[in-house]
Amino acid sequence: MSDKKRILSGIQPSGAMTIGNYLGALKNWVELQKTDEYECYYMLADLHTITVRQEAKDIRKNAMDLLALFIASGIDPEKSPIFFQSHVPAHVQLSWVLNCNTYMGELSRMTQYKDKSRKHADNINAGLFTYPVLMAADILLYQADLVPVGQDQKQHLEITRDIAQRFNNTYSETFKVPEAYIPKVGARVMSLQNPAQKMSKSDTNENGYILMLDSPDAVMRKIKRAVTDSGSEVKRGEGKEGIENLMSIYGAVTGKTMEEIENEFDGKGYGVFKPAVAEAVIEALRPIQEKYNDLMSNKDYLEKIYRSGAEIANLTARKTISKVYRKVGFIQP
Ligand code: AQP
Repeated sequence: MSDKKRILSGIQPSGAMTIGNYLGALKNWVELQKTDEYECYYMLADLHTITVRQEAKDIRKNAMDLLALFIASGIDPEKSPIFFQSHVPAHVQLSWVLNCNTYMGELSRMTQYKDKSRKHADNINAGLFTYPVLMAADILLYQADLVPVGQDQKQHLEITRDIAQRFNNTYSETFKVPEAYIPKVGARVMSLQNPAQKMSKSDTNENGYILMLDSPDAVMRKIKRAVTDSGSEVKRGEGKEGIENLMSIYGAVTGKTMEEIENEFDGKGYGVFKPAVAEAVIEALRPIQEKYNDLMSNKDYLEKIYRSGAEIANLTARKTISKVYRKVGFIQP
């Protein structure tokens, strides 16, 4: 076994991937993998997507796209397994055991549950409620030391730690208690239509997000339409959240700091700034989209990647689930 710290990262194929997922998560994971300091597992979290009603064909398409986008964005499948969560049955097996060690009270305090049940009032299903337990299973199954999480997922990591500690206290040391990994640089990308909300792939307004596979025209159009303020200065400040969001997107794709961006566009106005942001995003997406197109024309290769990823993931996951089953008292098959 490697003595490197282990990291589990994942994205749900709950919609087409946005530049929010890329700039806030995937881009950092690529850098993390390059350092060779960690043993990384990359999970395509398909089981999580069905807490919200989805068309089966959309899940299939989004899942394959996501796999190809992981590789096209720079994740090296030769170095780390990339796998579909549903190909590793231990996620569901562990999730049941953990459900029996999690309290209704703790789950009802989760803000994402409250938010999502408000958004999907016609489908407040039990899976939506126990989603954090499946997420705890995802992490604990791999005995992950670190989990890269954004602000929005911190509460779920906290409950994962609580569940792990409770299980360890009840049944003896079984799980590693994971820590949050906060990347040194990580953009939080906001909706182009409402800078108070994060950019989300499930947003019903398609002008709010930029997809990784959006055409150059679509990127230009969406950025030109982005909500800003009635001023004209490319600067940060009170009431300028829309411009600040575009500045941070521009900074994330060009590597420029906020100060450098303010200087670059000093006295130039939004009519110059917005197309420049769009051009920079288009250029950043171009090589990824080209690689994606190549990969999608080679389905055999993609299949090989997710199969061998699942093989490695299953090996690790099976070890944990058999330990857990033994500890709770199930007779070994
Ligand atoms: N707008 C964002 N800015 C920065 N990071 C973001 N992430 C998501 N949106 C932004 C990060 O992407 C990773 C994977 O997210 P996920 O697919 O597991 O779920 P999510 O955070 O709920 O992403 P979405 O796009 O908002 O999906 P839906 O609309 O289905 O809920 C995480 O690391 C997240 O922080």
